[in-house]
This record gives sequence, C-alpha cells and structure tokens, in this order.
Amino acid sequence: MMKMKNSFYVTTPIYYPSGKFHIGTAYTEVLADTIKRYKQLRGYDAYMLTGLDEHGQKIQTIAESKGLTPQEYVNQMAENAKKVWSLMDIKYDDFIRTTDERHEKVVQKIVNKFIENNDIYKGEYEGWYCMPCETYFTETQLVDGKCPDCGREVKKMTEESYFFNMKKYQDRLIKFYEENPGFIQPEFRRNEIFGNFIKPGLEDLCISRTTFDWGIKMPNDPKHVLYVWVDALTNYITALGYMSDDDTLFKKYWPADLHIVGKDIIRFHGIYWPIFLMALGLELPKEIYAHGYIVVKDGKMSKSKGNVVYPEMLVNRYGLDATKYYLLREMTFGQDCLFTPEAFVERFNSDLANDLGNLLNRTIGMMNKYFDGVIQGKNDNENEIDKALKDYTNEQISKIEQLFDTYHLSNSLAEIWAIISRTNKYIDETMPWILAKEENKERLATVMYNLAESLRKTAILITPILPETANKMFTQLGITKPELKTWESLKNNSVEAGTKVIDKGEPLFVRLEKDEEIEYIKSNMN
Ligand code: ME8
Repeated sequence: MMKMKNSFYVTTPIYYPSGKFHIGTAYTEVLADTIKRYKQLRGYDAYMLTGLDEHGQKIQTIAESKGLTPQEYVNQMAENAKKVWSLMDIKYDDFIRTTDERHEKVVQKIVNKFIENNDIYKGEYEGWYCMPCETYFTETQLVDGKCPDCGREVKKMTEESYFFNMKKYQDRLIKFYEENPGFIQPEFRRNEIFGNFIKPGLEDLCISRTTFDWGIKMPNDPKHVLYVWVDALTNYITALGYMSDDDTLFKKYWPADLHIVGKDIIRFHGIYWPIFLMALGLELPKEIYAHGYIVVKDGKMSKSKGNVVYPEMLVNRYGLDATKYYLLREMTFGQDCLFTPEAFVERFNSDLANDLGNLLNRTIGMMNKYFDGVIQGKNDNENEIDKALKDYTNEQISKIEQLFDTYHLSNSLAEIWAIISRTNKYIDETMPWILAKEENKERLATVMYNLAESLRKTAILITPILPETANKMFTQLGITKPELKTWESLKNNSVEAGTKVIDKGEPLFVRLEKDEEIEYIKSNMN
C-alpha cells in the first residue's frame, strides 16, 4: 500500500518532561494543531503526533531528587502534559512516550538493522564531564569553562561508546538537499545547515553511554544505553507501527508531510534523521519547519529568573482563542518573538475586541434594528462599493489559502484581519444609518447582506485557528447549515435570505482594562 494522496502527517518534537511546559512548547503544539485543523478543513485525512522524550540522565536525576523512580516521575509528567494539551484543545491523534513498550522494542530492532548494515562501530567518546550533574558537555557548550547547568568544574573524560557512521551517507545527503531545496523551512535555516554543517563534512554521531542506565539498552551490548537521538527521532515512525505487527498507520501516513520543530533541534532533524531513514531504506519526510523562539524582555524564559509564562495562566484568564491568537499572530515565520504583557493586552483589545468583536456586534445590532434580525435577499444591483468589497475579499482568500498552505500562519491572520478592516470600511462607505433615515430599504438590505457574507467568510477563515470564536460567529449570524461553513463555500455558497440572526449579540471579546491586566500578567510570570 502506498501512502494515500489525501493523507497528511504532522508531528511535533517529543519534549523532555523536565518541568512544566511554558508558552514556547505550547506554541509548537498550537501550530501543529492548527495546521492539522486546516488540512482537515481542506479535506485531508490529517494525523497529528506528539509525545514525550522520557529517557536520559537529566530525567533520572530529577526523579531521584523527588524521591521517585524515573518511571514514576515520567508517568506523572505524561499525565500533566496531557492535561495542558487538553486545556488547549490540542487534537493530537497519538501521544508517544519513549518508555512505551511499542517504542522500545522497535528502537532495538532499528539498532539491530543499523548493526547489520555496518552503520555502527565502537569507539571512544571524549567530552567535558560534570560529576554532580553526571553529564557530558562539548567544549562549546561550556560557560566560562564550567558546567552550563550548575556552574561547577568539569573534567575531560573518555568512555567507550558506539558511533553511527554519518560520513558514509554524506554524499547522498548532499544530493538530497540539492534536489529538494524546500526540505527545510525557512530557507535561511536550510542554507545554514547545508552550508555550515553538511557541506564542510559530517562528524560521526555518538549514540550510546555507559554512565547512566535510564534508557533503551543497546541490543548487542546491554551495558550501553542509547543516548538521545536514535531513541528520540525514531518516535515518528515507531508511533505509526513501523516494524511492528500492525503497520497500517505507517503505510498510510509515512513519509511525514511536516515535522514541526523549534530552531534548537533543526540540525538533528535536518541531518541525523534523514540519514537514519536512508540507513533504514525509508522515504524522507517532505518538509521540516523550524520555528523561532519565544523570548521575554530579559532573554530566555527560565525558572531561575522567574520570568516564565505558562499557558494555563493565559488560557484561564483570557480564554483559549485569545491565547492562540496572540501566539500565532506574534510569531512570524521562522523568527523569534518577544512576549510582552503590553503586546498581549494590546492585541486582545485592538484586534479581537475592537476590530473583530465590534464588527460582528455592530452588524448584528443593525440587522435587528432595521430588519428584526432577518437577513433579506440582495434587493439591489451590486454597485461599485459592493464590488470593491467582494473583489478585495476574493483576492484576500486566495492569498490566505496560499499562506496557510505554506504554514505562514501569522501572515494569514494579518490578511484575515485586513478583510475585517475592509469590512469595517465598507460600513463607513455605505453609511447604513443614512440609508435607514432615507428609508432606502432595498439598498439597506443589500448592505446588510454583504456584511453578513463577509462575516461568514471571516468565520470560515479563522476556523482552523480560533474554532471557538468561529462557532460563536456562526451562531450569532444564525448560520447552521454545515455546507455554509466549509472552505469550498468561500467560493460557491452564500448566506441565505431569511436567515435569522441572534436577537442580542454577546461580545466575542470583552475589552480588557489595560493597566490592570498588564500588571496581572507580569505578576504571574514566575
Ligand atoms: O529538544 N519558544 O526537547 P525539549 C518556542 N526531546 N518553542 C520552544 C521554546 C521557546 N522558548 N522552548 C522550547 C527536545 N520550545 C528533544 C526533542 S524530538 C525527536 C526530541 C519547543 O523539551 C520547540 O519546539 O527541549 C523546541 O524545539 C522544543 O520545545 C524542545 O523541547
């Protein structure tokens, strides 16, 4: 069986369960979830995978410090992760944990295959070792020659390790990059990886350790445990049942259409992952997208600085859609984004409460006032002003579609909001209150109709991003038929005459008291 044409497989990184997730991790989830929802709306059979990377020295140490076994600790963390993703309505299809038996068993089979292929050899690993943290660092990871985690002295040490022979695949990887220029997005990241890391020559990768035991054992030499990347990256295929008794999902969804990662791990995904797949004789993913980092005023979010923004705080106070709107709107393609409480409140008030919320509210108000809430048919010939709105909206829709297709979600939101502004301008141009005074009911009905239609289209366009808000809009507009909510209906259908809007519209977003809320967010960053 070949991967089905209309299937779409999107993945997130599997995160280390080393603490509570902040809005950076939440952003990755929201992005993947939104892309999945968009693909579904476009008729794809979309499948989203997320999960946790549960092995390693660091997890073992944290667990011990809490008086738990590593397994007990990661079990708790997996529950916590699922709770946050549920609060954020993340519609993942599977949650893989590297401690799952289905993963561990297949990883060992994969390593055996590497061994049979002569891809792995035994060598010596040399690095800077921090005794208290029991962790190796490379020269460049050290901070002033000391441990980057605890600041204490490090010692140069060597230990026996297994290595993956990356050099063997170098030429094939170069060829692949040359033939698939869009493989890594954005392009500047692709150029960075290709130019700075692949072209100058690959280093073989150390894949095992003997200094700790919380990991998957090397099948040929159980005093070694696999160290990080073979264990972690393969989650994308073990979760689909690769090399297991039931590989239906693997056949249906592999190769992945999109791996979403942060910029910190694009190198591993852009180099090691394709090479592991080549070694297994599997197809490579179609695209890997590296997004930027969310940072705060004093740099990286960190518990020790007490400047971490947690998604629960924002969602519980401002709602899920407002939180998602901020994250997706502020994070432009591939770039870092500075989180500030000021910008959060500003976006909420100006874009959500004012531009979108007021447009809907004003329109519903006028419809009730002038036509007892019933949308009339178009009773007037289309004039220049109507045509300008319609043409503009149609052009915007094509633009937005293309932006969604290339995962430029911030830009697509900006273009959706341009439709909203244009529709607000349409009200100023047509001046319905004057038409009402003149008792020009025919013209007034047409204007109301065009407003309803513009709002319907806006609701469809925001459906993958702000589904709750989209639904509220449909409800207030009295649009119930599913065929008027589909992406196709952006082109073909329109609101029906006789549709009854809600009597009194509830505001979609209630304006925030600026200073108070800025203070609230600041005092809840910790
Ligand atoms: O690297 N802004 O796990 P991890 C945006 N287990 N995104 C952020 C972020 C920030 N400030 N901080 C973290 C690992 N992220 C490995 C991955 S995958 C096979 C193995 C997100 O817990 C972003 O997606 O360090 C980043 O790539 C990921 O969390 C790193 O998570």
